[in-house]
Amino acid sequence: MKSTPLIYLSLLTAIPLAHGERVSTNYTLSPEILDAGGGQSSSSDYTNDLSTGGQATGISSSVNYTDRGGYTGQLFDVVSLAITATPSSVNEGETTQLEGQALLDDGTTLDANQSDIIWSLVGANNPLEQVDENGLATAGPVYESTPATVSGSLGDITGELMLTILNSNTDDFGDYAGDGLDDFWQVENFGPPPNSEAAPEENPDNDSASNEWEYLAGTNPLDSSDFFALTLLAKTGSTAQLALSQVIPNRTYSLMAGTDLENLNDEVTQFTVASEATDHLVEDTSANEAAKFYRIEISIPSDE
Ligand SMILES: [Ca+2]
Ligand SMILES: [Ca+2]
Ligand SMILES: [Ca+2]
Ligand SMILES: [Ca+2]
Repeated sequence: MKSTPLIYLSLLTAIPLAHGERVSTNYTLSPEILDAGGGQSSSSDYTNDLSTGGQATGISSSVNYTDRGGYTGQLFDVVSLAITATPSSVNEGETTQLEGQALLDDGTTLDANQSDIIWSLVGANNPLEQVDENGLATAGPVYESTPATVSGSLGDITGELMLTILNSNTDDFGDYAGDGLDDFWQVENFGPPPNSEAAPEENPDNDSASNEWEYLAGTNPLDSSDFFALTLLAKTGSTAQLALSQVIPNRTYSLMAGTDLENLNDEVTQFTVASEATDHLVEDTSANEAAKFYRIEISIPSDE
């Protein structure tokens, strides 16, 4: 212990000689101060604060790293918790893995002990069903692609993440599931389930069309003046001209005909349309019979 003051005094006497600039092709160190108060050296990428008075107590840093001298270990505080999900978008009914990473006050990150994170769902009607203690989140059914927010807490620090639940099944939402009607169409017209008036066979607007038929035809199930109609406009020679009151994309229209009202199974024409239209015209060029009946079939292509 007695040798320490002697070394200290020796350094003080060397101060005038220690000032100056060191230069190489790639590095400049200027000024170099070796007094007890410390000094700073730097290059374009690096800064070093130091002292010769015992332990180094300055802060050294580069773009990606900070080192605090003067401590037997690196000390830090957690300032935020960054949450990630893999995958970040998840199909309804499937799972995604959540993880938390602590951001420290010196700008570095630290992989948190995942078992220390407390997970919870944010907001009412969250489309996520649950997050288990291992951060595995399970998506519930949705009627359209829907954002969901989760939070993770590590001590007093909480982080949040918004992810997307993808609507991969159009007929799986609550009491509207499995009835053949698109759940989005049912929610749009009848609100969230349950609502008995949204059932396919119901006709709440008391027009001539059930909900199922209004869905297929693209008409309003809550407006009695809006329903699908097939009208014979004219017959000239053997050509009959008919009008469909409304046509929409993503439907297949089949015009069927026959002379027996109970047996209208001769296909006159089949078509699809690229955009919605009213009063869409079709022709039957084989209308030779004295009397002929028509009906229209509307179906959804199997890949819809
Ligand atoms: Ca769905
Ligand atoms: Ca449905
Ligand atoms: Ca109706
Ligand atoms: Ca209607």
